[in-house]
This record gives sequence, C-alpha cells and structure tokens, in this order.
Amino acid sequence: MLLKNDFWSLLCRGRKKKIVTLLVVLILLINAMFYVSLELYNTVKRKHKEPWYNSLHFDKDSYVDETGMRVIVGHYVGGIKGGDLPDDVVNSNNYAPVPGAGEGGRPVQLSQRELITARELYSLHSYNILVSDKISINRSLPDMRSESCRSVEFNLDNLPTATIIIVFHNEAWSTLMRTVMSVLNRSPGVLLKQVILVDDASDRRYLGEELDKAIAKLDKVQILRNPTRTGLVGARLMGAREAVGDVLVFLDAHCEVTQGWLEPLLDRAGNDDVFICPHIDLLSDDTMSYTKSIDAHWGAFSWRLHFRWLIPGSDVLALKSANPSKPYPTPTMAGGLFAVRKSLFWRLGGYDEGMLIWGAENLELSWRAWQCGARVEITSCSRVGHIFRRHSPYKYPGGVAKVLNSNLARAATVWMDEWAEFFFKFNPSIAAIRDQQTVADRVELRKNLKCKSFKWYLENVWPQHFFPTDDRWFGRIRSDIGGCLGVPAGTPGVGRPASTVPCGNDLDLDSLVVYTPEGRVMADEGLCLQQGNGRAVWSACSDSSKQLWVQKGPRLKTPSGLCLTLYLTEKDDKDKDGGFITSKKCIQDNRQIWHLERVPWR
Ligand code: LR7
Ligand code: MN
Repeated sequence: MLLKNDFWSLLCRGRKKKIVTLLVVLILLINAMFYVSLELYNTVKRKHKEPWYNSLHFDKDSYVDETGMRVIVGHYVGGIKGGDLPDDVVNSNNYAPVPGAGEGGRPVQLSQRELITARELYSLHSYNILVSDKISINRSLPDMRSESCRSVEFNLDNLPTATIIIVFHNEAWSTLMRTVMSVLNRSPGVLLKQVILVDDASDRRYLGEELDKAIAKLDKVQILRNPTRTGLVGARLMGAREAVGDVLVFLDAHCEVTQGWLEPLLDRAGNDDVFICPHIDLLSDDTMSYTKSIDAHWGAFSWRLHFRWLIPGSDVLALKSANPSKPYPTPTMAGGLFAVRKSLFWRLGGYDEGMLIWGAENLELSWRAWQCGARVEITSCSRVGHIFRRHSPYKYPGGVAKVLNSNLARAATVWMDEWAEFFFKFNPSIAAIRDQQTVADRVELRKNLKCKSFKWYLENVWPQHFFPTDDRWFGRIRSDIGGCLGVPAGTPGVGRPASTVPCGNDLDLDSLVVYTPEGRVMADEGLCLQQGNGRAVWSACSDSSKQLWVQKGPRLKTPSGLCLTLYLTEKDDKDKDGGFITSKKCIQDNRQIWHLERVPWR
C-alpha cells in the first residue's frame, strides 16, 4: 500500500518538489482571481439593476429582436422627464474631442463619475451627449459594405448632383456637425452641390451665432432658419425649395455617412422614379459605436400604423442573395434618410404640409410613391449610421398624441381606402379627429396623379402583409374553456410562447386575429401562430407549414392532423389569459374546441 506521504515524497523530490509547489501556488492564485472576478461581475450586475442604468439601456418601447435588428416599438410618446437642467447646461456647446475617442466607429466608455453626469444629461437629446462631445466631428468609420458593393464602379461624370438637406430642432452641436462633416468628408466634390441645414426654430443658444460661424467656414454648406416651428415636413420643404442639385438627399441631424455612401443613391435616383434609401446602420445612443444592422430588412407598418422593420418576403430575399449590390423594394421607408430626383419629388406633391412636427409623413410618402407609379427601395451599398432614440427629446406643441394622431389621420384618409376604415374603427380616438383634417388638396393630388388603390398596394407591394382583406376572416378565436388567441399587449411578441389573452370586446385588437384561407392565424405585428418544439409560439409570419391551422368543424388542425389544444394550469385565469397551447392528438376534449367569432373589420 502506498501511503499518502510516500506518494508525495515520491513525486516531490528535488526540482520536482519546487515545480509542484509552484503549481499549487498557481492554482490558488487562479482561484483567488476567479473569486475576485465573480465579485466584480456581481457588482456590475447589481449596478445594472439600478433604475438609471435601465433608463440608459432598455425600456419597454424598444428592443433588439432575435436577429439583432433594433426595432422601435410604438411611437415616441413623450420624452423621459427632462429634469431641471440649468439654463447654461442646456444652452452650451461642450464639444471637446478626446484624441482617438470613437475612432473607427468604436464605442466610447465613460468613467463611473462621468456616467452619472451622462445620465443627468441624457434627457437633453435622448442619447449620450457626454460621449458624443468626446468624439471628433471628423472621426473615422468602418466600411460595412459587402465585397460586391465595394467592387461596383461609378462613372462620376454620369451621375446627377446632390443637395443634402438636414433639418433639426434643438439637436446637439456635436452630432449635427458630425453629420455635416461626414457628408463633406465622404462625398465626391463633383457630386455634392450643396448642404442645406434647416433649423426648425431651435431655441438653444449654441445653435445660433456659434453655429452660423462654424457653418460660414464650410464650403457648400448653408443654413436656413424656420421662423416658427413647423416640424420636420415644413423644414424639409423649406430646404427642398432652395435646392439646386438634381437629387435631394435627406438626412436626420444625427447621422454619419460612410465611405461610398452617395454614389449608389445618386445612381439609382438618377435612373428611375424611385425613392432610394441607404441601408441604415446603428449608432449606439449610449456609446456612439457604429454597428451593422441586419442585412435583410425592409420597412412596413402595424395595424396601428406604427412603422416597423420586418424581414422581406422570400422573393426579395432571393433577389438579394442572387445580387447583393442591387437595390431592393420596400413597402415603406423609415422616413429620415432617402434620395429622390428633385423633379420627381415635386411632381408627386412634395410632402403633405398639413403634417406637423413629427410622424406619419414616412408612411404617407411611401404609399404615395408606390400608389402613384414610383417605387421605394433600399440599397445595401450605401451605408449611413443613425442614432436610434427611444424617446423624443423635444416638445410637441399641442401634445404628442394630438400631433401624431392628426398626421396619421391625414395619411390614412388620403391613401388607405377601406383600410382607413379599419384603422379608424379600431382607433376611436383618432377617428374622433378625422373630420378636423382638411385634406381636400391631397385627395385632389391623388386623383390628378391617377394613383392606384391601397388594395393594389397591399397585393403587389406587400403581399406578405397581415391586414384583414375581403377574403380573409377576421375576428376572435375563443377557446371553449376560456380566453382567446392573441398576443399579450405591450410585449414584443416574436418567438414568445403562445397562450390565450382576455377576449376583450369587438374593438380590442389584442384579441383579434386574421385567419387566412390557407390557414394562417395572424396577429398584429406580422406574428403567426406556429407549432414550435413542444408548444405553439407566435413567430414571424412565413411560408412555413408549421403555421397552418386548418379548420375542421370546431377544431384547428395541423397538416399532420393534430389538434390545437389549450391547457390551463390551476393558476391561469380561465376568463383572462395564460395556459399552454400546443398541437396534440385529436380527442373528444373541449380543450380542443375553438369558436370563431367574426368581427367586421370596417
Ligand atoms: O419638430 C421637429 N423638427 C425637426 O426639424 C421635429 C424633428 N425635427 C428633425 C429632428 O431634429 C431630426 O433631425 O427631424 C429629424 C427627424 O426627427 P427624429 O430624429 O426625432 O426622428 P426619428 O429618427 O425618431 O424618426 C423617424 O421617423 C420620423 C417620422 O416623422 C421621421 O421620418 C424621421 O426622419 C425618421 N428617422 C429615420 O428614418 C432614421 C431611421 C430610423 C428609423 C426607424
Ligand atoms: Mn432620427
């Protein structure tokens, strides 16, 4: 028998002994380091639980979906509390670039102390102004274009010229100037006719004379001042009226354009009746890092007419993979970043000047473009970063809801035909102000341009849409044991396990679904009921056969003949929501019985 001591003495003779001692010390050290890191991690985690940290990072109105695309959920309804920042803080320009900060589009990290200040100042712009002020207005950025985009060559002599229009209201000095400088630094001189800044009645001191002086030093840049605040539509129109370039290129005032951004836009805008948008990358509102947004996205909208990024239909995906440098169609544009031939812009009616401050003009312009014979497209070869904000930092005279609802009412009334009735029916507060809108001139415009119907638009531009139609059933699918199929309100639904929601009333969109002739159960936001692993989930609508539920009597069956079944646990409230939905072998069981209650959608 080998004793413990013998074992050690055998092993640890002479030099070997030293090695083993060293090893033991090393192991102890590693252990200690592990504990220290664990402590550190916990401290950081605790810090992240503090409310201010959350206000900087996440909130219920925004999320990054499973593909990594920042999705803005809902409209901006009011900013976060502004606090009482002293006048000099609000009105001073604290741009103080730190060499190297943010170069290459890298994130800027702040010290603990700075983070506290950053948090206090956050409400000023709804992004991290302390970080922005540390980054040079001439910073370098990564080139996010694909290989195929980089290899496209443009003959600059054949491209139309551009007027860049940047409207702003109380923008930060550093983000505004970085937008301007990125344009000046990365646009070929022969193509860039002018850069027009339009100040939409800002009241920040640093945007007055100080800005005038800075702009005066820049070749080709000019500034117009809107005497009263009209909102972005009025301001953009003011800029467009002064434009001398062939193509108008609109940018928000907190963008950064990258290498080669302009040529693909001008090439496409010059050649066709198209509103062409760049691929919008993400500038972090927290660190100002430049990151790629997902490759395949296009713009659409929800039942409540909130703009949405979605995955394009399979035909567009196929087109994109066959030719990654080719522009592809999109049902709507986000609104802030696009290029269009000046003549086309005016021929199609510019903008609806009745739209005030912010919102809905992006949908209106997109519908008008498509319905009146033009197109809306995205080119992945033009990459522009934009700071996505979670809240609107500025004031909405008259109140956010009123401003936004009026704009939406205008857009819906003029362009949506029967679907306007759908929109108004389920949004009674917007229906209430419907008649206050004077849109006769826009209706006239539609008539004069001989524009197509919204039905045509849905069928041809966005055939994957999830709106009710005359040949789609619309209503409530009520379980025999209580609750209705639906996506719980206020939560991003993609991939969430399906359960039931309270059945609500006839106007409650959360418990209403579209049921297509093929057997798809579609909720708002393009979510379809899909049999997942072990349970049904709400998933992005697709061609998948896992999303088919064929009605057989009071049952909904999968293609393989299983029945949609609701299991309630004891704590689930039978009248309200909860439960577990999946497909199971069909048996005599009222958990498999579903009542389809039709609700007229218009
Ligand atoms: O009263 C105002 N006057 C202005 O001049 C209000 C705003 N503005 C300016 C503002 O300073 C900014 O430069 O208008 C521009 C757009 O305002 P944002 O940045 O608050 O808008 P957004 O980026 O949150 O929202 C998107 O939807 C808007 C709907 O009205 C506009 O179409 C924005 O241009 C549009 N932005 C983009 O498309 C960028 C991509 C992000 C997305 C989605
Ligand atoms: Mn913006």
